[in-house]
Amino acid sequence: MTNIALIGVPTYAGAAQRGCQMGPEAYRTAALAETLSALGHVVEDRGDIRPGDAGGIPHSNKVVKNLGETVAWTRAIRDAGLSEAGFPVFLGGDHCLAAGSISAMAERAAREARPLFVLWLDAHPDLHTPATTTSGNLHGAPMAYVTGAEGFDDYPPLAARVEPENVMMMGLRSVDPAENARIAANGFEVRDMRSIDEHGVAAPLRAFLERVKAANGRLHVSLDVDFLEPGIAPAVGTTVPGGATFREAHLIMEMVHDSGLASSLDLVELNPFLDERGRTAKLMVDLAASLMGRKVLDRMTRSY
Ligand code: NNH
Ligand code: MN
Ligand code: MN
Ligand code: MN
Repeated sequence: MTNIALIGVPTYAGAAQRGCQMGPEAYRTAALAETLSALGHVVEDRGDIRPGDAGGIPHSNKVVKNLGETVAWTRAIRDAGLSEAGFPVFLGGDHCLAAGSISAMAERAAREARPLFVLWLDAHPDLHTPATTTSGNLHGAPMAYVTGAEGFDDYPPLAARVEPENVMMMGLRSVDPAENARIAANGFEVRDMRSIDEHGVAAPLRAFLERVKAANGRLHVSLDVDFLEPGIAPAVGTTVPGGATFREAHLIMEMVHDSGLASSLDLVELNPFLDERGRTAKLMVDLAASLMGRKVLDRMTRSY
C-alpha cells in the first residue's frame, strides 16, 4: 500500500498549442483516483496547483515563449512536490512540469543523501536550454534544467542536480542537433527507438533498475504521451510515428512496479482536445495502474 498524492498541474505554458491545461480533469474523468484506490492504495487528490508570481521575469523574448509563466509554474510545482511525504503523481499539463517535479524529487533524495534516478519515456529528450531552443517551447527544456545545464538563470536555483548518467531515456525518435550534442557530451543512457526495435525494453530496463537499487536511489518516472505510438495515443500535440506499443509500455510499467523502486511519476503532454473518446486518457490511467501494481490479467478490462 502506497500513499499517493495526485497533483494537478493545468499548464500549457511550455507547449506549442493549448489543450494540455485540461489534462488533470481528463485524468480525473478517466477515473485515475478510483483506479489506483482499487489497487489498495490510499489516494488523495490535492486538486490543481496554480503558478505563483512571475516576479519581473519577462513573459517572452524573441525566441522563448511564456518564460516568466513557466518559471512561476516551476517554482509552484517544486514547492508542491517538496511538501509531499508520499508518492506524488504530477498530472500535466505539458512537460515543462518536469522542471518542477524532478527538481523537487532530486532535492528530496538529496535530503536523504540518496541519488535521484529518472526513467524518461518520451519521443524527445527535452534537452534544450532557453539559448538553444528553436521552437521557443519550454516543454523542450526540462531535462537540461534538472541536470544542471547553463542558461537557466531565470529558473529557480537547483538544490540538487540530477546526474546525466542516472537518467535513462527510452523511446527517443525526434532529437534536435543541440540536444544530440548534449547527449554526446554528457553521460545520459539513451535507448532510442532503434535500440528498442533491435533489443526490446526488458534487458536494458532490468540493468537500469539494478543500478538504481545498487545505488539506493530514488526513482522518478516521467511519461510523455508522445512516447506512445500515435495510433494508440493520439491526444498529444507532438505525435511522432513509430512510438512504443501498448505491450512495451505496459511491460515497462510492470517491471518498474516489480522493482519496488519508483517514488514519483509525471503524466504529461495529454491534450484532451485532441483525444478520441478519451482513449489516450484511459490508456495513461491504465499505464499508471500498471506502475502501481495492476497485474496483466486485470488490465484488459476495458476497450479503447
Ligand atoms: N524538441 C522540440 C522542441 O524543442 C520538441 C519538443 N516537444 C516535446 N517534447 N513534445 O517532449 O520544440
Ligand atoms: Mn517531453
Ligand atoms: Mn515528447
Ligand atoms: Mn515543441
